[in-house]
Amino acid sequence: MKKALITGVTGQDGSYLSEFLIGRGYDVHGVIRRSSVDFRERIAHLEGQPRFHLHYGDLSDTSSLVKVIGLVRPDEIYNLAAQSHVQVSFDSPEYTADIDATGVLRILEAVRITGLADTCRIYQASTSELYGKVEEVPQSETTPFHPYSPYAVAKQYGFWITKEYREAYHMFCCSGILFNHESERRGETFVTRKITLAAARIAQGKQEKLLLGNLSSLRDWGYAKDYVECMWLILQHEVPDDFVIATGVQHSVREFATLAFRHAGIELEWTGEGLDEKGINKANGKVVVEVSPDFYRPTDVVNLWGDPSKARRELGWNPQKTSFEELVRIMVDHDMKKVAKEQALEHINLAEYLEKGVVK
Ligand code: NAP
Ligand code: G4F
Repeated sequence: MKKALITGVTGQDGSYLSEFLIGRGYDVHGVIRRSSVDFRERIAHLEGQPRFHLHYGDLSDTSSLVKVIGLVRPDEIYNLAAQSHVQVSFDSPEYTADIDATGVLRILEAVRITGLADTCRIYQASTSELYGKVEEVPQSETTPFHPYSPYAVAKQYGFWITKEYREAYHMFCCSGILFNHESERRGETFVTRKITLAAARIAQGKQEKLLLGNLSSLRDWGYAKDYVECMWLILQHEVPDDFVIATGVQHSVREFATLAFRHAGIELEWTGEGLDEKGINKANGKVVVEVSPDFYRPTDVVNLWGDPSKARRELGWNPQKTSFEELVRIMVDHDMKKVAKEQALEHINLAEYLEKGVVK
């Protein structure tokens, strides 16, 4: 039985990858950090399964990484842990560098220190943010990098140190240069999930308005469940290499919002420009989307569009398994149910409250 170690196991990708690898017969070990509140919602359904194990560790703490890697002795490591929010990286640039840059080096060194350099394959979660202020459209493995945020600069180090260890020590370490991938498990402050949750809440009368930043920003959005398969395929390739993982289709934030609100039953009409742009509910004339400067970044990446030809050709991966329309539908359906459930629970609590005679 193969053993995999996943850092960032509590995240969106970590949870899907765990399910995928358990399904492939792996013994899966995840690294978690201590928190005063429970952040294990995405992996709660896996806890207690015989082939799923959790270990405490942190990417800022070399000794914990050496300990976990030495104990598990994995065949494959998937380094998904990161401070993954681009806007937050402007507020916490040093922390972002420590985890997203030096953290990668700590993993690579821990593999060498524990004597696993010849046997352990390593996947590094690299990103389309490396292309940043893009120098070519669409972007492929040969497009020059131009990182455009503290997050992207840190991830640039992670990419190059991974390549360096491959060349210097002949280690099987690879980067997946993944374009944005979303799902019903996406963190609630990334733009897609922020939109689908707000559309569901506005449609069910639980929220008045959604505030967004740059509506014209373009992304190549895929489904996270499809992308974790590619992480695994990269480590099964005969030779270690780096791959762009994307759908090859591009949409704007505005288009995502239009489709999400439509699926929630609200047809939007856009008026105005820049900070004055508004999304109006055609049915009743109410403004439901507004632009706020709070969500603009000091430097923003606005034209990401991936060319997944190499992954299709060499890994046999299908970049269009889940279409953009399907992705939006999956996320909105999930959030419509989530909001309805929350509302039902509120009513149950109120009913209980009334029954106990606390409110007359
Ligand atoms: P995510 O949902 O934000 O998950 C990040 C994970 O990293 C969480 O499990 C988090 O743990 C963990 N983590 C953060 N700091 C850590 C630390 N100091 N030590 C140990 N663990 C730490 O991110 P994701 O969307 O799944 O993305 C996975 C990886 O792919 C990240 O490296 C991200 O930068 C990269 N990536 C993502 C995309 C995308 O579109 N999703 C695209 C390209 C690359 P807690 O739960 O404790 O916070
Ligand atoms: O959803 P986002 O925050 O994702 P971003 O910045 O592209 O980063 C994500 O994808 C990267 C891959 O390219 C990953 F490496 C990274 O870890 C993360 O998963 O923002 C997408 C776009 C940006 O241009 C942003 O300016 O949407 C724009 N946007 C407009 N309004 C907004 C908002 N972004 C957020 N988060 N919130 C808004 O209200």
